[in-house]
Amino acid sequence: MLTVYSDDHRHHFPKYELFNGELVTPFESPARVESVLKRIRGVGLGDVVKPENYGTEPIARVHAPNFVKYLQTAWDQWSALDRTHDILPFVFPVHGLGHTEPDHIDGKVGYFAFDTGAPIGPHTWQAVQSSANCAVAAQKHVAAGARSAFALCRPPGHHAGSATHGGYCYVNNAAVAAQAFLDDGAKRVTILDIDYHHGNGTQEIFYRRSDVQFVSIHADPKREFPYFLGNQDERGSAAGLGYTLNYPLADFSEFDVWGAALEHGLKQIAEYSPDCVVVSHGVDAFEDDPISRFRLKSEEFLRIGEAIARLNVPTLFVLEGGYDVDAFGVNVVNVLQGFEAVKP
Ligand code: Q9C
Ligand code: ZN
Repeated sequence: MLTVYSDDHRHHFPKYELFNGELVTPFESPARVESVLKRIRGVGLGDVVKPENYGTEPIARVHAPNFVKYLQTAWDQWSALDRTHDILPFVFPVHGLGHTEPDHIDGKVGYFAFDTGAPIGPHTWQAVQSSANCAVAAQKHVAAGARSAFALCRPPGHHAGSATHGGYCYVNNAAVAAQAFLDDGAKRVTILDIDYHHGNGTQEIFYRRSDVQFVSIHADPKREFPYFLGNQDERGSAAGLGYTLNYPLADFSEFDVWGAALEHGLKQIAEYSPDCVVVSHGVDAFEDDPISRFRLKSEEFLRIGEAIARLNVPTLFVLEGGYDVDAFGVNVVNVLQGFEAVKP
């Protein structure tokens, strides 16, 4: 399987995140990617290539123009005020307390961020653009006829909505790729989100549409980040009614329960009959993940890849979360190897 990867992520390394009321080094770190590259090389998964730069055009297909502009220019506005720390919001327009974009950078920061978990540094935009480039380049490879490809994206994307960033995410790489498939001629695309957290951004982007089916298995948002979306009764609206499918699971769920949700979801996907599948590929459901409460074992990620392969649909894997750096590479690549072990 081909991997698309850019070194540019290395320049994005925020200093702090809020964790249990404390400022700590973010769990989402450059070292995660090194763990995956090492495993890809170790098992000989396939070539690792650099993406070309597709610019903002494919990004602007799923994100609002003012949001894209904000991500591109926020650091310039911030640093023009002689500030050197990462950009973090201190006020949010929640519960109807406003809905217009302010002029001052301090207002814009909270207007576009839904949490404090996605700070912006001097090179964050470069990393974000390159991460999206990886998704698009891998998408082009599948659109051109490959059975699968892996976009080794960092930062991740599935929490980013049409005009919001948060949860380590800035641009929704999986959504960009799904839209690119449609723009290249696909009629129906499924996004299967296996990350431990609900893909609230992806759900928001496609909620009213029937050309992208969104299927997500995740920790119950009543008890886990991102808290406000991902319940079972959210099924889409307008033309999109029935095309969002959420499987919120209880704390400490193991593979018996998780795998049953996957089997159910895969049946719904087969019924939808997509032209291609984009997997929001996070492995934070792993038993030793430091910020998660599911109990999947490393070898069970092989089973996940096998089950996805049995759909027999061209598949693009887009990297999302997973924070046990030591096991991360093995878990991520296990899904890919499981997929490749099932012959069409
Ligand atoms: N106790 C992804 O997996 N963590 N994002 C808050 C506070 C936010 C995860 C932790 C987790 C975001 C892509
Ligand atoms: Zn996650």
